[in-house]
Amino acid sequence: MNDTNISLATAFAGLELHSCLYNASGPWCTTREDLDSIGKSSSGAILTKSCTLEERAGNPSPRYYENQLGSINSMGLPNKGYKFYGEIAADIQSDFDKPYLISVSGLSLKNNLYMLAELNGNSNVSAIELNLSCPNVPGKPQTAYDFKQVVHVLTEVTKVNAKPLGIKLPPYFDIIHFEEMAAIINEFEVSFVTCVNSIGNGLVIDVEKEAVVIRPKGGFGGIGGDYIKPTALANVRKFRELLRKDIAVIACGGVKNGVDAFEHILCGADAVQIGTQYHREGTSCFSRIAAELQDIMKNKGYAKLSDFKGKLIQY
Ligand code: RRO
Repeated sequence: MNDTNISLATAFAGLELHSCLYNASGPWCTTREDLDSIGKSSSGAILTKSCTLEERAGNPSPRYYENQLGSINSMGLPNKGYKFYGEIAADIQSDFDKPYLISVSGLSLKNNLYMLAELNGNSNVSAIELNLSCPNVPGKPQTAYDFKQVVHVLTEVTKVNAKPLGIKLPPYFDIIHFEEMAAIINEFEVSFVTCVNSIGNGLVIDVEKEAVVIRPKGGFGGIGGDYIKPTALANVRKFRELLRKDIAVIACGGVKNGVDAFEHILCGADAVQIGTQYHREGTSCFSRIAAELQDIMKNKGYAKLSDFKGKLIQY
């Protein structure tokens, strides 16, 4: 049960969340019904599926698969188009007392600039999470692995954007890459980063069938769930260490219970998104994981996130 003496409240990018747990952009956040369900749940915020200029059907199915260890997806950005997510913002804000964030993932910089300019005129959009790390659109590289391009994108984006802006990053695997990326982000008006998107272009195999498990790209897709937790923790930890203190770090990757959320916060996360487990379990995951996290905090004598946030001990 929720323990009201133990607060999971957090604030970042000028937004106040009653709970630090909310949905990752991806599973069940595409339609109005999906977003309403998140609104009615214990989720601390409502984040949309990454959107493009025009509505997209995405890649051919099967395009999502999961086993006990995690998920592989090659959805290919199915979404209802940025206009839809802007148009429902006023209703979402009046129906639910929590921030409404739109994830934007244009197929070109020009498209991103256009969508950002439009969404900036909408006072009911609380913040924007700019996705620079989609691994699944055939022929389109993950922008955030091209540092020169990131500088160009952030230079142009921050000219048109005045809203709280976050960037969804892919996982990095080399210390020099953490350092280079953090140094770039530190030069711009960025309010938060979300670490991490799925590990791009993994491969899961069905041994019985001797076949891949998803259709697009020869079976290659983004990996989520337990498989990626250590990588996600490392990215949260390293970016927290390297980024300006006013830039929040939002964790995403391998969170299916209270222990996982606790670990991310210990690494310095200001909030924690839930992707694969939300896909499995639906919106009940937000209250279940909140209760588990509060239990852990209670046993350790913590009353609020700042009692342990970023306080990971190293030897
Ligand atoms: O839609 C997708 O295929 C997708 C996206 Br936009 C993303 O950012 N990450 C992911 O794993 N899948």
